Amino acid sequence: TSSKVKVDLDQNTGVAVMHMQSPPVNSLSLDFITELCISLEKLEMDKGCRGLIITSSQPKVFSAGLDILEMYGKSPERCGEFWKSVQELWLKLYSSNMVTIAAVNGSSPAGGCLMALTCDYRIMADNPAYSIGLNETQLGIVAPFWFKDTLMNTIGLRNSEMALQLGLLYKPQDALKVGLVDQVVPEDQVLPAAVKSVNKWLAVPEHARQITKSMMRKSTIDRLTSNREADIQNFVSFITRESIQKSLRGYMELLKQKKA
Ligand code: CO8
Repeated sequence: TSSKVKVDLDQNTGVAVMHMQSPPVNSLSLDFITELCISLEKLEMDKGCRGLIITSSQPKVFSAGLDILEMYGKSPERCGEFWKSVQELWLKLYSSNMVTIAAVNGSSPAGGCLMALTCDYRIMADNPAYSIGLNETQLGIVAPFWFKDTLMNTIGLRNSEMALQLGLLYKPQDALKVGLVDQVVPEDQVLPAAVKSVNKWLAVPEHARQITKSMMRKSTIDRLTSNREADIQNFVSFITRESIQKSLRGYMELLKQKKA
């Protein structure tokens, strides 16, 4: 029923495929994030759904990350509301009891990379035109501690140090080398490969797998849940600074130039 998120749940296998379809590039606006959260909540409550594959309906892009327009020229109240929704999306995904697989069928910078990182397993299309990574510093902004934690939990401290400071965007084969993605397959095989791996994960006794997942992720999740309000205040005061607004404006102009 929602326009930006299309969910196909296979009742026989208990696997849902969530298609992100917010043109042109699935940038995460407050509206889109809210729809994603509602869909996730429904699936989480549905006993018939045990596995979730997240993918994009947009050509060439998995998700362009947070919608830059939500962070530019907005009131502190609105920025706070936006950031709360970003936290909510991360919490829902990172703590999901479902097996979650990111079928990364396009570029996945910043918040898009974060979404993929919250999943249990990442499969990326083998197309050197695509890239994935936490490129925040390139925009003159700083990835929050829970973005950093999620990356570190995946690729380790040294790789994260380089990835975050340099704001690296990795091509699929390089992402595979550092462990940012788990598998790289031909473009038309991304979804079939995701179905194959979700079934492999679902073959493990469910309760044991869920408790193990929660054990692995609990301390990272607790760090945000016990600091949510401070994290919102921190974001709002950072993003509304004149110098940061200027950086964002410069970055948006750069995006437009690239196009021309
Ligand atoms: N937000 C808003 N609009 C966007 C975004 C975005 N993230 N990304 C792209 N767009 C817009 C473009 O400006 C363009 O608009 P228009 O058609 O009006 O000119 C349209 O979408 C299409 O974009 P492209 O022409 O660039 O499409 P391509 O297919 O050539 O490229 C890419 C797609 C690779 C996704 C490219 O658009 C890109 O690199 N986008 C920028 C991605 C990015 O750097 N995102 C970072 C967002 S910040 C974030 O997610 C975490 C922030 C943490 C905040 C912490 C602060 C404390």
